[in-house]
Amino acid sequence: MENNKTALITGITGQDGAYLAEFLLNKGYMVHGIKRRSSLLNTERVDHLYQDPHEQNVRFRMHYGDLTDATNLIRIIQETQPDEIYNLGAMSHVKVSFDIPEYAANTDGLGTLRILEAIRLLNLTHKTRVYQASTSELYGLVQEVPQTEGTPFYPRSPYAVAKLYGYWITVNYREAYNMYACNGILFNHESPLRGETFVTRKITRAVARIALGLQDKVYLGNLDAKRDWGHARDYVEAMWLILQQQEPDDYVIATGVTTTVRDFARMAFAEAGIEITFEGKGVNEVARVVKTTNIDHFLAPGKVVLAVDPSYFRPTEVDLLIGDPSKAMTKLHWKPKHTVQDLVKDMVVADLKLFERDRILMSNGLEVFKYDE
Ligand code: NDP
Ligand code: GDR
Repeated sequence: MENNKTALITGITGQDGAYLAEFLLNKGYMVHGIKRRSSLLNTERVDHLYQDPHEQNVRFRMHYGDLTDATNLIRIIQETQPDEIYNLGAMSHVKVSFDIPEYAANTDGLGTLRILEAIRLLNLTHKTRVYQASTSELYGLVQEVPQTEGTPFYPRSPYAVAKLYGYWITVNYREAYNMYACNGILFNHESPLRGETFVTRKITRAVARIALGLQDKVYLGNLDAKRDWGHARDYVEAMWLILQQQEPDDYVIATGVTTTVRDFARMAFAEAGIEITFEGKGVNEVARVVKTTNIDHFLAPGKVVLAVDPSYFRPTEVDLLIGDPSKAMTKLHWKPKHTVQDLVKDMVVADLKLFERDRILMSNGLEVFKYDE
């Protein structure tokens, strides 16, 4: 299928960028992506989409760029003349944003402005539609549940404060310049491509490695935090739908179901055949093995496989997120196809497959990198 639309994706090398690029290519788009220069290759998530630029009719191209570099963004937008821009690029780790707050503000806040302003300077306000990757972190300190498009914001991290600027500057450009610019207020969404230091992937990787005998236990922070976890594959479809409407608008994208970090871990261990039980409180809480089924590696009942490390606690935490996606369901006819249980299964199965490779290497006397997060 081919159509004559061109999309530009910032953050194409990230989790959502990879799924969105694949989704748009399947719809026949010409897809351009912005990647950062790095001393190591950073395109692993999109390598399967690569097309040799020497061939005819190439539908996928990457450009070096950075959201902190306005002139570069202007040039790329001028060259590509996109019908749709998906601004997914961001310093997206909430805990890390406490360590690099100025960088987070520059990339996540001002980066959004740079995209919008480039469109205005290039006289593309009537052509180019913009999707801004806004976030449930805007809600922060709980004001009401479930959270809707009308729930007041109370950001609780430098990341969320930067994203608050991104949210409002998008609304402002829509109102001031009549642009088709929209916010998707997406709740947490995960997948086998999720970054390794977000809690779900950290858990599923550790579970796979523990089940395969490659790791003893995993250390986590706040086990009581509750998140509305969906599947990234479902959420990139919502991004696209948001840009296909008659009128620009902002939408909550969520499942409406919330789960604690503790329960996510319990489900992930169970998926790998390890039943666990939690005991103790606060920083002394641990999870022990009750029994195992269908795993080759011996794990003694009572063995501690999960413990709390307070260094993962955040200076200010977001305790409870649960989204109400009614507006998206009614207006976009969008609904999530995966439950949290489906998500856990998809992630654990993928990580078991990934680390089986390490196990084979080790059993043949080859060394593998020892992960320690
Ligand atoms: P990832 O962290 O997986 O990807 C972030 C992307 O942004 C990467 O491609 C990264 O490049 C790129 N990036 C980082 N800094 C810059 C910069 N200065 N200039 C240009 N690009 C940069 O995030 P996700 O895919 O999970 O999320 C996509 C977007 O959606 C982000 O904006 C995130 O804040 C937001 N969001 C995510 C949610 C989620 O649950 N996943 C929920 C709500 C919002 P590199 O690969 O080189 O690091
Ligand atoms: P979040 O995702 O902050 O919601 O931001 P993350 O997976 O990092 O944390 C979720 C919750 O788990 C708790 N937690 C831990 N988190 C991490 N990373 N590591 C741990 O060891 C750990 N232990 C407990 C956290 O305290 C938190 O409560 C994600 C990002 O994708 C943002 O970019 C996006 O905007 C939001 O989701 C919606």
